[in-house]
Amino acid sequence: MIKKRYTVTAALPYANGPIHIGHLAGAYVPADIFSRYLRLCNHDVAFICGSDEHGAAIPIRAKKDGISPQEVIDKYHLLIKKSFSDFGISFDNYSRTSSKIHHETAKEFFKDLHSKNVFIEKESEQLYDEAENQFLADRYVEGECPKCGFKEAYGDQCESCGSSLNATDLINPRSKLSGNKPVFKKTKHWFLPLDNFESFLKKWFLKDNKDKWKINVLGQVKSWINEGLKPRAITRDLDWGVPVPLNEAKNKVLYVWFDAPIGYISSTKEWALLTNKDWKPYWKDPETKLVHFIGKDNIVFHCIIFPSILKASEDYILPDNVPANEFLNLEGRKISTSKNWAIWLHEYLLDFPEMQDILRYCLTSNAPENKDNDFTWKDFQAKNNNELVAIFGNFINRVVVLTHKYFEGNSPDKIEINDSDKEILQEIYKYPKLIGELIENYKFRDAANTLIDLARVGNKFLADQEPWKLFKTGDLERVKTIMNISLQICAILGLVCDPFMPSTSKKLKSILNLGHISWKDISLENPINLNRINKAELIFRKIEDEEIERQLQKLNEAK
Ligand code: B3M
Ligand code: ZN
Repeated sequence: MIKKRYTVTAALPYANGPIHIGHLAGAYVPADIFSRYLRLCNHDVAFICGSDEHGAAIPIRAKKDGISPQEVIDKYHLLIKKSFSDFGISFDNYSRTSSKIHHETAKEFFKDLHSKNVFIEKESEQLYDEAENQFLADRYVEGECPKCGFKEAYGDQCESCGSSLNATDLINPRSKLSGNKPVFKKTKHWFLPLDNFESFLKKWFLKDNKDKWKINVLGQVKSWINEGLKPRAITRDLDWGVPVPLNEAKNKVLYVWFDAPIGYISSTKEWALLTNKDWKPYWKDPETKLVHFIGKDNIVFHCIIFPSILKASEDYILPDNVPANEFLNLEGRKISTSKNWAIWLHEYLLDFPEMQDILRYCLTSNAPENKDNDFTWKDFQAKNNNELVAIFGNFINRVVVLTHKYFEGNSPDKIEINDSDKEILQEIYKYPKLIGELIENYKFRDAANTLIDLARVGNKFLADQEPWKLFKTGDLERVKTIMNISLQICAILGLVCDPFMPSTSKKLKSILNLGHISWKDISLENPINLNRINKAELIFRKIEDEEIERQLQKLNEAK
């Protein structure tokens, strides 16, 4: 197998609030499945993330909570980092954009592009809040979307139709700070002339790689490009952010969407420093595959703006893929932080301790991969009880208990293989490849469902073979073969569930006494070596109706 290098990024969450299930389903769980899988195939992976600590989101939150922006980011950076680690998101580095290394990297990018005359400087009329003495852009201003009429569009984007906006495009704008109607005031800014990148984007995105992208991603980018790309301001009149590294730009900072994606690079640099590696091949070697995991509202930034910045910086690679997900709704309604309609990760773990894998599984097998999807507590319960407990857990438990009962925990050898055994062995050893290919093609939903299919195959095999009857009639040789095959199915399950449910895989491997298995190395010709197994342990538990009722009640009380 050829070892490849991958740089995998997941969107940098704003450090202005905790993480909810929508974030997890949109970017972090798929990115983690992908990264864990690649590592199990022995590839070289840098899985990179960090907190996005700039942009209007932070000072607005600070104002609301009556604390300083610094206090906001310190609080949420830690909370978010902990949630990720509690849920087994295996970042190689989790940084933050307030770090020195990030400020320096972002400034270098700006200076480099400025010296290459990539930007244009322009004076223009921008929205200004006279009561607060502040220019308004992005999330500092809200108004009606000129494209779809949505009443609460932000100054940079409409979350309803996904259009990217300039604050001055909004109809009836109002300041998020004072609520006042803004006035126009002249100010100078630096713009990235996206129109100059049109032919590059058309060739790279719409022509050379057009078959690679997910349909939802391609669709958005196409309509953006077809609408005509316009220069986009990459500086702001604010005091929170990375200062623009030019003498003539006092009191100006970089636009958050200019510096945030560069955060992937600075986080990689930080990781390289910590682990004594060279960061450059992860961003500059054309053999490296760069993959950005994001939600659909971030598509334009990762498929148009950041690639244009990378292209203009010359020696950087461009993303190999951007497998953006659509949105996850909750009980039929859009997840909303401000309306408190969400399931927060840290709260979930209080009610379902050590059940992080269950949520990972449910969010994956119901992932909003191609369209918006709905999370319901009932469905969560059904997936847990009917799939994880009744199919997966039940199979493992039966095999482990029977192996102890018949052979005191010793894994029996295969004695004589008949034709139907051959068929089943052929079938089960196809699963790692099957699931691997689905993961490589970003079909995590199908991959998770295929995993359960393998457990189904196991259950059916046991039910058809009925080793308990043969044990009674004294056909011990046949029982050995059946249990050997069943244990091999358990072992394959232990391997292939690892990216989806890492803690479960760990437990299962420890019950089966298995060491490290490399995904690509096992096959019918090179089967898993079975060892003496340990005692059965509960790997999944049933979720009762009352637990679900309580969650529904909690959700309805919070709103
Ligand atoms: N901070 C997250 C969001 O839009 C935004 C992503 C940055 S990725 C470079 O929710
Ligand atoms: Zn809109």
